[in-house]
Amino acid sequence: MDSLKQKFAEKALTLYKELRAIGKEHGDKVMGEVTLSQITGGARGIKMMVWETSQLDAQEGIRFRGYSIPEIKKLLPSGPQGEPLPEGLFWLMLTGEIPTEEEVNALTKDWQSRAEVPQQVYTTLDSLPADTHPMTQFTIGIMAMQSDSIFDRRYAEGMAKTDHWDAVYEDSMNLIARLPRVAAYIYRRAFKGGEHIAPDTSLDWSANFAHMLGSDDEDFRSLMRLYLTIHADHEGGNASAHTVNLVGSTLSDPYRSFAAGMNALAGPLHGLANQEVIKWIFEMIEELGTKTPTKEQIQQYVQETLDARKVIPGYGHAVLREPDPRFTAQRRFAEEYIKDSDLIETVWKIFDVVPPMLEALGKVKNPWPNVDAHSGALLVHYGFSEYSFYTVLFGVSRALGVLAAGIWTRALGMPLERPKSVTSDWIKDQLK
Ligand code: CMX
Repeated sequence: MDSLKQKFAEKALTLYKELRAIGKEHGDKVMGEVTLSQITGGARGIKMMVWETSQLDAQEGIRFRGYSIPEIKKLLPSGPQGEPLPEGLFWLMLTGEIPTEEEVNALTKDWQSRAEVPQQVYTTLDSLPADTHPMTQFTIGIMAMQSDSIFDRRYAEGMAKTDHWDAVYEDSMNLIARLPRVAAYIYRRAFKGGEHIAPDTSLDWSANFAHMLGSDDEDFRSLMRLYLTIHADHEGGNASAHTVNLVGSTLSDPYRSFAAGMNALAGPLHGLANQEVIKWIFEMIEELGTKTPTKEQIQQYVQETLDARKVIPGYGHAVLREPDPRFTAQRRFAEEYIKDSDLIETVWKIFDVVPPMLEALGKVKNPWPNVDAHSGALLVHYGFSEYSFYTVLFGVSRALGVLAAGIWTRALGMPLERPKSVTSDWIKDQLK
């Protein structure tokens, strides 16, 4: 057994016993109440699952196993320019411990050894029109790998429930190892005429992904390390994570549950917002006829968007009530690595203009930028302007969190998820 799996197994067994004991003793303890607005309002704030890998605070933002994004940047083993390696975050999410450099290097090597993508995936992708949306290609590519599922095979052979986590671990590790190759293949076939770039196995997971996408720029590698770290997890209730959890709770294997989650990420109110942001900015620049719009011009364009009854992409959040620290981390990156970018200056001007305008609407609970408000401008700076691909990048990163959480869920023996729905007549009856 590899050292990560060994460490996880020990921690998981301890927590499994602890949670069972807590459940037995305190199972009837009331942990919250549900209001009518929560039932009709997208279940905001209703506590209904255990998600070990991260927790979101409305003011502070995300913490991975208790560590904030600035702490993660400081503590995790990093690339040559100091940006954290996502391999380290995966280790942390599974074990709760900050890994050593040696442990992270071993994980990089482990993923490299699992990264070969079955030929049928490429054949399947090649049968699709090249202009099929990259997120559609991504979920089809993931599903084309499903026949390799170890969980699926072992379940059919009669695997014991206590072994479920082990099979999910193996599938998850294989999936994470292969996703950069699948994603890069989609990018190169959609936008670079199918000229594919062979992997460089001397590189870490992010740098090799950057390489296969078409860039060996050291700064872009650093951006990928940061990007793939900060997009990895945002507790369990967001649409993509919750979908993975829900589908996984039926004992559908990690390929199927992850593909389902990616279809949720592909919605414009969720992960697709990163493509919507840059599309909206490009349209604004074109309409205004300038690459350096003034704050007044931006204000007018924002007003036009709101008057057309559309949302301002990249702003607002279902849980957060302050600027997203993932936005701040990307801004810090831009300040450190990028000088003189009109597009990035525009993103920062939008940040000055939009919050007071959303606040003035009187209904928006969070007027601040989220993770998607900044990422596109960084990618465009390094030559990746094909924005319909951006959500695939988000998805590759999100795999780390949702699959690590999925391993935990199976190790803790969580049951089939089945919350209660009600009819409008039932609601009216309750109010009589
Ligand atoms: N622009 C304009 N109006 C907005 C808004 C925005 N950015 N954010 C919220 N509102 C509106 C809502 O549409 C809603 O209006 P109605 O009552 O007329 O329907 C009202 O404000 C209240 O919404 P809320 O409670 O503040 O926000 P929700 O929890 O319902 O929704 C979110 C959260 C993210 C879907 C919403 O803020 C939004 O649509 N933002 C733009 C899309 C976006 O950036 N999504 C990415 C989120 C991060 C991610 O998952 O990747």
